[in-house]
Amino acid sequence: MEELLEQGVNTEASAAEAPAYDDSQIQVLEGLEAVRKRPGMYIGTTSSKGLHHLIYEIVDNSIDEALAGYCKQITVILNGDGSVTVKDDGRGVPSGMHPKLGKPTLEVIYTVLHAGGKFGGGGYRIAGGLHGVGASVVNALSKRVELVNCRDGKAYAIAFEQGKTVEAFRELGDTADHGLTVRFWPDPEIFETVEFEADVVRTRLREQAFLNAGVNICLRDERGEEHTEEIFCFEGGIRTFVEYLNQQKGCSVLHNDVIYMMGEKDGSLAEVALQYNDSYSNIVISFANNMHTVDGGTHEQGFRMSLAKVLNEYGKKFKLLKDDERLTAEDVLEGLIAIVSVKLEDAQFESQTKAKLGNSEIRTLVSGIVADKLYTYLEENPQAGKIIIEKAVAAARGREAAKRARELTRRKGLLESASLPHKLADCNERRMEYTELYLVEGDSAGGTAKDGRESQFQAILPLRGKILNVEKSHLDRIYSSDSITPLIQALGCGIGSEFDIGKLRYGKVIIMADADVDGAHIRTLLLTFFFRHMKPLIENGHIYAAVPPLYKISRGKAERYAFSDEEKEAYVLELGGNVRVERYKGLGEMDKEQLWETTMNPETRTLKRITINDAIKADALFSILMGDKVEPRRAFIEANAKYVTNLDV
Ligand code: 1YM
Repeated sequence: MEELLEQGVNTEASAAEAPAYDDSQIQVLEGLEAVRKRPGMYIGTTSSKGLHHLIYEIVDNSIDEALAGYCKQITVILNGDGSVTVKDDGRGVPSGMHPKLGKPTLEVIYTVLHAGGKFGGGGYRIAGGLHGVGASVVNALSKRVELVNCRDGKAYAIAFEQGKTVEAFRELGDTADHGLTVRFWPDPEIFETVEFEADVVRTRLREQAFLNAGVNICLRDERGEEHTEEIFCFEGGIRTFVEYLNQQKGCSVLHNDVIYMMGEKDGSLAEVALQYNDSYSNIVISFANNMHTVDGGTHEQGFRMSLAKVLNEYGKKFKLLKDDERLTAEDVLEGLIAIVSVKLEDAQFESQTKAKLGNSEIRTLVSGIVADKLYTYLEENPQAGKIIIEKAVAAARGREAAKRARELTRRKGLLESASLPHKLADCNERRMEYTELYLVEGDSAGGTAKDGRESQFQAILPLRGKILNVEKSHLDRIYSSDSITPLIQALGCGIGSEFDIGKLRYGKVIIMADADVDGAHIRTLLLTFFFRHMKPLIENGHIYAAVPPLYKISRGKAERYAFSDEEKEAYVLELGGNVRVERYKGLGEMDKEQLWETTMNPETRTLKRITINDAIKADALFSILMGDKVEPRRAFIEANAKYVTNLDV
């Protein structure tokens, strides 16, 4: 390793002097053994998430080649044998020898950590996924990697196993083709799972196609009986991304155009696309070098700051705002869908997750573009301007009303945790991590649950009928809702800007509703509330759904509970002869012993933890299911008829 470091010859200076690629511009930092020893350091995790990073890293290299202007087509194939092929039609990797290491450049790129020339002269070396360590990390974590490189009329091949060269670099012959093809088999010794999920890959490839307008990305799934092929190519880039998110959400847009802004300075590029819709929630997604910056950063700050400023100035100038009216950053977010994407040479990331952009010059760049281009757009499109300001003014009024309602409620003592709701049957245990709160549909099931529970650590809150649909309600109604305030009181952690997870009174919050359509509706209403107003409870794994049985199968003294039709059939066979099959219509039909045994006893019950796998999808689902547009909901229910009663976010 010391030796490699000494041999490492790439310096920023040499790259600057010779902008075209040259075989000596390779950084040599560390060996691949380190990657296999501590995979987490390089890909974050060896879970399914880390596994999928392997694909992204290879695809990122192709995207760099596309951004440099040499590649039009990227194909990703999920092969039947568990491997993945990524192929592009770029220039192919330089086919010469690395002058200092005396090895083929292609081999160096795949076997030496941190290898890689300064990418693409005028473009951006942006492979963000693994912070640029790229191809060699994929090689280190793969059981086998095969490369076919076509460049300057010739084809070459090489193969590796666990990062070591097993088939020497060789020329295959002449070809008219160009580009690199990589096939890799992830190493099951490294990963918890080596099964790729088409849905995860698809979402990522679609996103990359949105972020890199005009690049054609094809996904083929050749596993299983039926092979599928999808093509992602969006000439409109992030404009189309915003349209897509709006469609997913199923809301009405308030103005026809997606507003698009772009600007460049000192080699950095910033793009913003936005559109308002009639919902109360917002989606703002930011990217730096094609990497989703989950924690935002300077580009997002620049956008948010400037957005409120521009709308205030515009509103004042055109008398859409009264003199004393001022829109806050929060007001102008209501109903907004926006994508902020920046590409820069030397991205600096803050925060542990590396998902927060730190370059301060980008704040100025983005806020400048928004100040300039958005203002001009609104001046030229006064109809859109008027509608957007009116939406923000309505949000401001809603916020004021919510504040008044909150204060009123507080004065009545309803939000203080000292006063608990009358209907709550609390538990004795005070240590939050040992306690459970059951939210039970209906007073009668609530009564049974109270009798059947273990009162040391289980609390019961019966919910009468349907709770308020928060998707259709402003905060003021939520604060004054009879169906929601008991829930807020019982949980103790407040909502919205006052939310404090440290005050949560229960470790597990378990939604116990019937296994029918009504139950699914109540579950969805509750999840909508948690998702919109107490999201960290979901993110931190506090929210669960109880799974009540569908059938009781008995013969004489033998009894079985079945949670699905298949299970029922199996128990009928097991018990044989004249079995009795009872279908449970609701929780209320069970007596307290049955309820305890099937649904509440930690030893025997099944709980489904609610997770947010894909916040965008969950957001869309809630809007579709709970928003006021009928058509997208009908379409969704038709498409998912058998899943709707088993909603799992
Ligand atoms: C399926 C993965 O890696 N394609 C790819 C990689 C490179 C180039 C083209 C490339 C880059 C440059 C010059 C340059 C890489 N080159 C290097 C290195 N597809 C995939 N396509 N010529 C070709 O950046 O100047 C690393 S990756 F180091 F040789 F420049």
